[in-house]
Amino acid sequence: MSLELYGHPFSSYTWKALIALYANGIAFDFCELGPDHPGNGEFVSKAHPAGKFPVLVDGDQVVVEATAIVEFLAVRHPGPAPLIPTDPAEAVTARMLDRLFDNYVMTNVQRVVGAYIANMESPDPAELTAGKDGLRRAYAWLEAWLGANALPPHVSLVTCAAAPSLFYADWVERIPEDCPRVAGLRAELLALSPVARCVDEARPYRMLFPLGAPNRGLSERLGLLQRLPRFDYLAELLLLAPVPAVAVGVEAADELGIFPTHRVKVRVVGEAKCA
Ligand SMILES: N[C@@H](CCC(=O)N[C@@H](CS)C(=O)NCC(=O)O)C(=O)O
Repeated sequence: MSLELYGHPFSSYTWKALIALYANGIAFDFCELGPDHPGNGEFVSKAHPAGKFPVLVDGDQVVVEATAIVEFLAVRHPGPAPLIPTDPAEAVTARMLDRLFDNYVMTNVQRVVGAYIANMESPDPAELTAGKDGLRRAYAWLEAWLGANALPPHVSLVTCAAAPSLFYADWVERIPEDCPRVAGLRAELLALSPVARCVDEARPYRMLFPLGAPNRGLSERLGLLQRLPRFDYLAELLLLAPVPAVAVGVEAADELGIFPTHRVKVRVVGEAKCA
């Protein structure tokens, strides 16, 4: 019997499971949550103590919590992706980083997003401040950690946790200039094909992001060149270079709303600059 994954294409924690599934080429049925599929929502609300997703079903076994799903896939459906490092000490590091991305990056993203969902017109400023402060603190910690340590090889549990959390965190609180390693990691993650696939599949749902997803569409390119200094320069480089570009270019591809593996031809309208 094939696996079933209950989730939503725009959900960060669903990505966490999807990245592991895609990276190992595991066949599964995607059971999308939403008004068109009320039965899927009913199943999830019973399967998880708080009704949260993703939920994985493998025959008789139901696995909840994204980290546990990745661990389960590593044990029951191993493939080429080293989801959990075989060295026990490295596995501890992977699990530590997984907790860090969930608890201090994604949780702070959800805190800010939750404030908007609670009151779109007037989100609680204390919640916004706490969430954004927490993100900046997490970025600074990560920047220092990345300066002294190496991540486990992709695609690991860390990849699965880091990619969606940094992807959305940057929408909530831009990764600052003084955290180049964190920004570089986000770009590196977006360059991985299982991650790029999640980004692309989620693209039609961007209007669901309560803060407003960054308007990084191609038609906005000229405006972006003025407004977003760091990545605009990269974007301009991308336009001059064939796509797919290097990892930093993939970040620019995301800015432009271009799926990284697409080849595009764009009229060059400005001078390329590289910071
Ligand atoms: N700790 C859970 C968190 C899952 C989670 O927060 N999922 C979100 C979607 S990204 C969700 O279910 N939101 C709906 C809700 O909280 O009711 C995990 O790791 O799987």
